Amino acid sequence: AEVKQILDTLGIKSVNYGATTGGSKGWIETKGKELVSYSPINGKPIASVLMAEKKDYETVMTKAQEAFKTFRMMPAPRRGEMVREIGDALRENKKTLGALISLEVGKIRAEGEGEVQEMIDIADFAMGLSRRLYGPTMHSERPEHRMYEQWHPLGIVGLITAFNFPASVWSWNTLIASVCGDAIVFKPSSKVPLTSIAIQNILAPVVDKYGVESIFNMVIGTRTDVGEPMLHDKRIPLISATGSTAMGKHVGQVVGGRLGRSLLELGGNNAIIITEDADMDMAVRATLFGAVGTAGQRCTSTRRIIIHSSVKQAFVNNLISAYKQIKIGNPLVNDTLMGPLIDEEALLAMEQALKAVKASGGKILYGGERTTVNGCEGGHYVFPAVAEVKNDFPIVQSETFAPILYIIEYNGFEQALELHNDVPQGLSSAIFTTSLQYQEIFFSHKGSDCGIANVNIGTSGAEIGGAFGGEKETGGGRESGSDAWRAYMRRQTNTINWGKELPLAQGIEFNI
Ligand code: UN1
Repeated sequence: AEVKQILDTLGIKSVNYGATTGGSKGWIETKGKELVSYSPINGKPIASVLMAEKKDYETVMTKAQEAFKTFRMMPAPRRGEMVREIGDALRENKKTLGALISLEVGKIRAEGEGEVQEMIDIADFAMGLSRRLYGPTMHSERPEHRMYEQWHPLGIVGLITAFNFPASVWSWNTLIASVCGDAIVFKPSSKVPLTSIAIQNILAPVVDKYGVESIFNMVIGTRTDVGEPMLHDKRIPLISATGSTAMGKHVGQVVGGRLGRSLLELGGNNAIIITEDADMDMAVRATLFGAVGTAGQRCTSTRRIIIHSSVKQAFVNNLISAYKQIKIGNPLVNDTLMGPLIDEEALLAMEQALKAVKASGGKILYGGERTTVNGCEGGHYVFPAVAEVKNDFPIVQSETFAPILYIIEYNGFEQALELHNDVPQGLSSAIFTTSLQYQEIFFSHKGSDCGIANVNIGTSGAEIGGAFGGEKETGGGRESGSDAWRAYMRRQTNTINWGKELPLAQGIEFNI
């Protein structure tokens, strides 16, 4: 009964169209293959989508290109006001949209709502930003000259997102890009199309009110019909993509091949260093949220614990007794802490990874078995796993999008840092310590090589105010807060001569 109410409230029908240019009249009557969204909670279909075909993508792109020409002329603070109203619409729908995310992604209710809260936070941030799209002024080396820098809207932003944060990652990109004056063409993950449809429905009244048709576009379709055409499309100056490193390499190469820009948020292999003097209770709690939250399916999930040998055993014992108390089940039930994995494929990948751990000589200390939940027999439930490994095992070097936590021991702090950075990815990192020196070394030039580094906080659960993203194979992109907005604009350097002479830069004389 709750499911029906969620779907009705958010305007999800049993069969939905797969493309819209935004607003109440933007839906395109797509006729592509039917894409069914199954709930990972019980494996049952929630609703389906008639996918967009190549011609629908073309329709959206043509309209977006035209709409951008008008939208770029709307004053940025007005665009900010519009985004504030989007934030209000999200506030009104927080519980329902949060529940739909739980239903479609399988994350617990608190995390589904947390994701909507991220959207609301970014709406507030973007509104303020709309009056702060600053460029500096420079003192010219030439007399009676002035120089300054200004930031212009970029054009159409192509947005490709993953299944695990279908709402907040949409908002990081879309709400920032829209105050920057861009049009957005959004392709959600085919695993979670309904959340994206619901977001479009929530936005629709604001889109209508501001007359911004063809700015907030969405196209649900296959890789061949939509994904690849987007990457190759010269009308899209920026592709922002979230997903695996393999996907990101492809995106980077194709978009780079046409000298477009790409903003990549790829895999993480996030570690917590736990020193001999750490507060163990806090370290256990942070590890639990980092490794088991969202069933280990965040790009910021804690994958490795690098722990001083003198405290390893005590930590592992405490952690495993905590793991035994985790309530695994239907994420819509209130005391559940861990829901299902997204699909069967994810379970298989987890099992493969645990096999690889054993093959390399590692030891499974806890979990990894499938489990069933009463009333949710078709769901993809598993006990989160803890394994003792060496950092250089091939499987430990790669990201498995599942709740597997690797325990790696160290003896000296320099060794801990080496192990920490010795992976191809560089997204998030943390240290639990009470030592000022360890903390500062971890934050120093020779410390963590990640885009995010925390002390006495886990690796996941970042606030929107900071720049989010990472180095190395994580792709180098930054989204969300700080000055990440610059990626969605183009910079122009302007020099004005207000004098009667024509002096040249570098003192060059060029006279007849
Ligand atoms: C992601 O997994 O793609 O820091 C994003 C976090 C969340 C966002 C994760 N705020 O864990």
